[in-house]
Amino acid sequence: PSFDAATAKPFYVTTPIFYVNAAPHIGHLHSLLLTDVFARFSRLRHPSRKVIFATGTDEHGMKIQQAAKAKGVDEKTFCDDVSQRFRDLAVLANASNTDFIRTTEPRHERAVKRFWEKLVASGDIYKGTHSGWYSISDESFYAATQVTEREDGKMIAIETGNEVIWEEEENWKFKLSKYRGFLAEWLSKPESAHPNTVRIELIRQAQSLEDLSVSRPKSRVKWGITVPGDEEQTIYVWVDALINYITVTGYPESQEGWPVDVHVVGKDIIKFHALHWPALLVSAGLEPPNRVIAHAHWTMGKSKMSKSKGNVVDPIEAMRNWSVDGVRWYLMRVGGSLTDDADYAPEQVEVHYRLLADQVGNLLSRISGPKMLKKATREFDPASPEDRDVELDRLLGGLRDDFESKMEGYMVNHACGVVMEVIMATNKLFTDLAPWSSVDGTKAITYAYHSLRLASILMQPIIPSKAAEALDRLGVPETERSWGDAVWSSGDVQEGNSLQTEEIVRRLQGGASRWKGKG
Ligand code: ME8
Repeated sequence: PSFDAATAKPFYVTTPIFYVNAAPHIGHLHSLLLTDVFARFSRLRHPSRKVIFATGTDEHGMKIQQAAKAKGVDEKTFCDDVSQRFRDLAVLANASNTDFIRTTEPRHERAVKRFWEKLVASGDIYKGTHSGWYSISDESFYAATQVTEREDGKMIAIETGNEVIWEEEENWKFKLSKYRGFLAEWLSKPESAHPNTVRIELIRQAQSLEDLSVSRPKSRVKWGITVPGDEEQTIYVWVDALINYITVTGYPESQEGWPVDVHVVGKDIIKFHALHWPALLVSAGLEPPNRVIAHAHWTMGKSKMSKSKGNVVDPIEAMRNWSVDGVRWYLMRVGGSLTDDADYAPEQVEVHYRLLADQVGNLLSRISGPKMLKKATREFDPASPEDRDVELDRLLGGLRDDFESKMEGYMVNHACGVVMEVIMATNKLFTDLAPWSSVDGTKAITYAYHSLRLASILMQPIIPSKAAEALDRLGVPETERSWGDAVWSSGDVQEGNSLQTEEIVRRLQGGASRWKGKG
């Protein structure tokens, strides 16, 4: 279908908002970066389309209340401190978020209260008694069939292994069961939830959804937003948290960007986003999300990295050790899959980044040396590719489309892979052509130049600083780093699609000297 960026609504993407009960770890950075890649890709793909990219912190509820108490500080002070660390992380990691939302902000409390009133007006809120199992760590209720007894006699949630406690209380309930049919229909659209296996499982779960407790007695949870018209009850933290995505749009005065294009979440919290949230939205008279994407987890020694297990990696330290783009590359290249968990191994960060740096750096320095540049003596003749060039020709010709289709399928790891493949093939062709031992290096230089140029343009969403550095060294003007520029075909020498050899040499010389000046 034709898409008109000029008239399209803003592209709206979100990360989950992170609990402030503990410091950020690599898993949080992963969600943030995956979302950043989608935001940056949209800007590359459709520069005239506005992007709204929201992230932030989830600060209410029992879990935070307890964490603050354990530290001996009041909740607000505790939240201010940890929230700031997530905000700093986004800046350090070069995330391009356009908003950072905290659920303790007045704009959010207003939005939540208005949203709640809409649920009430729909007739979907009623007073009920809840008795069942609750996990503070998951901030989630579980049915009797979802819990089991551990060896030590404690009850745990089967899904997460976290401890649950029996709770019996009066609270407000939401008629989630009323939305079973709606959810089945919404989930029947392949684009609603990714990956597909997760979507199929959600369709199954939708059939047996029970009503949801959406408030807690103040006596139990006081750190939260009060239910409008009921001073005795606090709004359930997950309802409060999900509404952040609407607060960001300027609700209730405006709903800029809604419906959201992509909610990026970890697979651990998919049910809240793809079952509870669409139902709440429809009840409040709003459209459901366009898409919810669940990514897999980072493990440490095959066990999920999580603050409750204490097996976490500090993302700031990782970036200090391996550079920002080093960590960005590793997380996206190795862990950018939606379906498979990846095991985090610090030494592998270096291995993967080295591989990229060697392949790109090698090719760059191979073509920018003054001696080599003197070998670019004639115009490149596209009409006579030899067998060994044909494969690279094909790869280069299809690179942008390949990259796009991986990105559109949310397979960022594979998008990284297709770019790497071209760079490696180019290095190999360069070696085969051995221009250092011949008088004419035109062909080798031309292929290498365009291969690096295309790869760097496409890598901008993934490793923005390194990609910019490579484009600088290639002497590619700022105005020629767009999607439209990421093409080259040896058989097609139209303007903009091909450069004279002289121009390539001039650019490489300029890039090299500017680079020396900087370094
Ligand atoms: O769940 N690997 O917040 P949270 C990959 N506040 N990603 C991971 C991960 C891992 N090992 N561990 C965590 C919450 N994540 C709620 C969300 S949204 C309205 C409210 C990522 O601090 C993953 O995206 O526990 C997961 O969903 C998110 O961090 C949970 O962060």
